[in-house]
Amino acid sequence: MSGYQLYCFAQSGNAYRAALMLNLIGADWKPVWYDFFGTAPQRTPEFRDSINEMGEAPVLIDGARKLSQSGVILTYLARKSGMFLPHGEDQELESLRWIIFDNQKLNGFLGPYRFLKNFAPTPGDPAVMGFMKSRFDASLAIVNKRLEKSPFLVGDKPTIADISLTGYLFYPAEEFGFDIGEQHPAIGNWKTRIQALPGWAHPYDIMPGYPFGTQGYRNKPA
Ligand SMILES: N[C@@H](CCC(=O)N[C@@H](CS)C(=O)NCC(=O)O)C(=O)O
Repeated sequence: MSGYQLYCFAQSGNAYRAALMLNLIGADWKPVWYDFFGTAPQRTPEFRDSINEMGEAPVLIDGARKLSQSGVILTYLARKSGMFLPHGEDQELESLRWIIFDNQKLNGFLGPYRFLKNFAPTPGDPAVMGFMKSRFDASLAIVNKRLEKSPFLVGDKPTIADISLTGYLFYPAEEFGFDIGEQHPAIGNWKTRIQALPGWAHPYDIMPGYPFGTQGYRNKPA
């Protein structure tokens, strides 16, 4: 049996953070796919009682321990592996500051925007889409400015703040209608640095669910 199990699906940038971290630390892990867009088990009382009361992906299973919230999962895996840890109180607080900002203001808007544009049964209302785009455009500019000053969010080395930021940033440009790295060059350069880390993989290659509606992988047999 594999060491870790991760409840995830290919379209989830929130789950990608955890899947990528598992790959980057060289962990022994297996995805547990669930039909988020179809039968939606996350809405059932059974899922909420036994897997995650918040009804969300990702969920990391490590023996008897079940963890949700990607920021918590990243913290746990960093402490266990000793990798991507921020060092000292200042870095820890700084890392947490960017993780919360990203969860709320950047990937927190990119995810629902992409969902409404690509996967929702009814396309998003243009006013809602416009509002969300204005919010994440402003946040992308803030992160871009930060990354003009340092190679990673918290200094010279990648930390869990960077892994958290990956969320939706590696999904295809067509799914957003614009190229994040082209519009924000410091983010584009940061993406190149992240892609160079040993163990980096694209979300559609490490989480099942590609193409949409299947349990496959993009470049790997299911
Ligand atoms: N802040 C959470 C967000 C998790 C999240 O919203 N996951 C989505 C899938 S991408 C979900 O499960 N949504 C179900 C729902 O909101 O009902 C994290 O980083 O783990």
